[in-house]
Parts: sequence; C-alpha cells; structure tokens
Amino acid sequence: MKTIIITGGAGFIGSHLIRLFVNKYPDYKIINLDKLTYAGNLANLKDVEKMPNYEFVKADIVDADHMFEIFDKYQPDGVIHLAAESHVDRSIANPNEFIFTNIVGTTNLLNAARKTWGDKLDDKLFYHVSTDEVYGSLGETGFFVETTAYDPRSPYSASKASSDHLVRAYGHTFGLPSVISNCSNNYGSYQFPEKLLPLFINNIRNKKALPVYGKGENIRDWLWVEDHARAIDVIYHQGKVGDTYNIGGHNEWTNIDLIKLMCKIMDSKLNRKEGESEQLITYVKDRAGHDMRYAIDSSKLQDELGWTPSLQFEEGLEKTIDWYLESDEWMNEVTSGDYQKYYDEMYKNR
Ligand code: NAD
Ligand code: TDX
Repeated sequence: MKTIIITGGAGFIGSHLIRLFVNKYPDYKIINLDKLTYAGNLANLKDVEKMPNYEFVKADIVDADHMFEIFDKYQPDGVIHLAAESHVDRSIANPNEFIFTNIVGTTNLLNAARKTWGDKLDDKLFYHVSTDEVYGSLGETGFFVETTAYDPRSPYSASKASSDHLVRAYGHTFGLPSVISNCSNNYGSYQFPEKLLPLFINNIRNKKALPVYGKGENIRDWLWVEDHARAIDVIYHQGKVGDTYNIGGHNEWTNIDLIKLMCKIMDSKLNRKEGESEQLITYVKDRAGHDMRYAIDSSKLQDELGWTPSLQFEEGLEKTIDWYLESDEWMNEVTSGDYQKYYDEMYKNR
C-alpha cells in the first residue's frame, strides 16, 4: 500500500484531488494534511471522510518539527503539495502570511521529505502544485511555456515562484525527486467566494454589486478544476522526475465578457428579465499591479502524457453555476463568520 500526503486537501483544488485519488486508488492511503485556514473546509470532503483509505491530519506546514513528526509517523511514498495562501488580493493587503506558508512551509516539507527518505529515493516523489502567475503577465499575443522566464509581480506569485525555485534547488542539489506543474485559473465547485467566479455568482444571486476591477479587460485562461485534478494524477504517475508541466484550458476570456456570460446564464436560471443581472456590474478601482493577461500552452502535457481538458467552458460554467445555486448550505456556512468582515475591508475603498 502506497501512502501519499496531500497538503491543502481541504481547500478548493485539494478537495477535488483527494476525491479523485481516494476513489480511484483504493490501495493508496491518502493523508490530507491541512491547517484549516479560512480557506480550508472539511465540508468539501463529506463524501470521502469515511473511506478507509483516507485520513485527515490537522497541521500547519510552517511548523517544521510537526512536519518531521508527521513524515516520520506516516513514512509517505509521495507528497502532493497544494497547501498555500492563494488569493492575490489578500497578498496585496498582507504579504507576510504568504511568505510563511508558501516559502517557509514548502521548505519545511522539502526538509521533512529529505530526512525521511534519506537515500532510499526509488519510487519517491515530491510533487509541487504551482501557478501560471509565476511567469508574469502577457501582452496581446503569446503563451507561457515551461521555459518562459519567471517574472512574478504580486506578493502571491513571488512567493509561489520562490517555492518553485526551492523545489528545483532541492532536486538539483540533494537529488530529491520532484516535479512541478503550473496551472491557469481554475473554476468549479467548492471554491471559496473570494475568487471571481463564486464571489460573483453569490453576489448575482443576492442582487449585490459586482465589483469589476479596472475596465474588466484583463484576460484569464480558465480550466475546470476536475481537469486540473486529472492532470495532477497523470503527471504524478507518468511525469518525468525533475520536469515541469504547464496545465491550461486554451480558454481565454476577458473578465467582462465572462461576467456578462455569467449574468446571462443566471438571469435565465433565476427567472429574471434578460439583462437584469448586468445592471449590477460596478467598475471599481483596479487591483494594484493587476496582471493583464495569462495564457498557458499545455502542449507538452498533451503531447507527452496524453492529457486533454474534458469539458467545454460553457458547459462547465453552467454546471458550476448550478452547483453553487444548489449548495446554499455550503455557501451560507462559508460566508458566515469572518467573511463579511473580509468583504467590507477588501471592497470598502474601491
Ligand atoms: P485554497 O486557498 O482554496 O486552499 C488552500 C488550502 O491550504 C486550504 O485548505 C488551507 O487550509 C490550506 N493551508 C493554507 N495554509 C496552510 C498552512 N500553513 N498549513 C497547512 N495548510 C494550509 O487554494 P486552491 O485554490 O485550492 O489552490 C491550491 C494550490 O493550487 C495552491 O498552491 C495554489 O497556489 C495553486 N493554484 C491555484 C489555482 C487556482 O486557480 N485556484 C491555479 C493554479 C495553481
Ligand atoms: O472582485 C473581483 N473583481 C475582479 O475584477 C475579483 C475577486 C477579481 N477580479 C478580477 C481580477 C482578475 O483579473 O478577476 C480576475 C480573476 O481574479 P481572481 O479570481 O482573484 O484570480 P487571479 O488573481 O487570476 O488568481 C487565480 O488564478 C491563479 C488564483 O486566485 C490563484 O490562486 C491562481 O494561482
């Protein structure tokens, strides 16, 4: 039986990855290592929590001693590392937490893996989940490829870039078997409503203003979260040790076009007059240092490992909207407590 530690498994992408692995690999023991920050929610994993090959361990990756203890106890064959502070706006408001979790936390995990594995490195793997934001911002043309020079421009992306460098450095210097993937914007169920899609779906539903940063002309490349989880599965099992793989949807949208499409779908689902939800669009002060365009070239992953996105965007968006509309209990739970305080603080001066 293989043991894999998945960090950040109670978050958005991590919960989808855990669901995939626990169901697909009954002979793997999956350890979900998560601190349960505001973004971590065990309700995301209700359907797998009783599975015999799943275990949750509450821990902070910034606590180095605790990481050694956990690795010593479970003797993992692999690590898939997703735990991170992940929201760009929070990194602008308060960068320090991003340095601790994303840089120090990643280093603690690398040290724990190194110490536990020693020179028995056969079949061991440290898989680091990263973002396309490490490559910076594109102009009107071109795509990020795996060899694009790093040019991070927010505290979030700088902290993720640092963690990528550390993973590569441990591979190069200490021979730690590692692999990295850099993915574009994910969308789907269980995403915390601080990110564009769930935040706007929730606001449209509650007839609240839709705060569009700047002119809404920034471009993002959207990928269905379950396709990201499938890509991680393929890379974990078939990727070349030491390599990097870009993951993306070839699915670019300006924010404003995407928001208008969401409004249109929701008008129809909520039996509102056509155009009603678009009235909620409010242009607000731009995000500081707002990256203009991200676009991923994932042909290496497609050509070498045969992965392709499974869902057309319009279909995925509709499924996603349906999920949030049907999941009031989940949404009410995550938007109670500190959420309103966060919202007021983040949007008050825009
Ligand atoms: P998320 O914010 O939804 O979840 C992060 C999880 O990490 C939460 O469960 C949280 O409790 C946990 N965590 C945070 N700090 C921790 C700590 N110190 N110790 C232990 N656990 C901690 O994030 P997400 O959107 O699911 O992103 C997961 C990973 O994928 C991140 O590394 C992110 O950089 C990367 N990524 C995200 C996207 C995206 O579009 N969301 C795209 C590309 C890459
Ligand atoms: O209220 C908003 N208004 C708005 O116009 C919010 C929250 C966002 N936006 C814009 C900013 C971006 O151009 O929408 C776009 C998407 O914003 P986010 O959902 O915050 O995502 P982004 O900044 O693109 O980063 C995301 O993708 C890459 C994730 O949060 C990262 O974790 C991932 O690495």
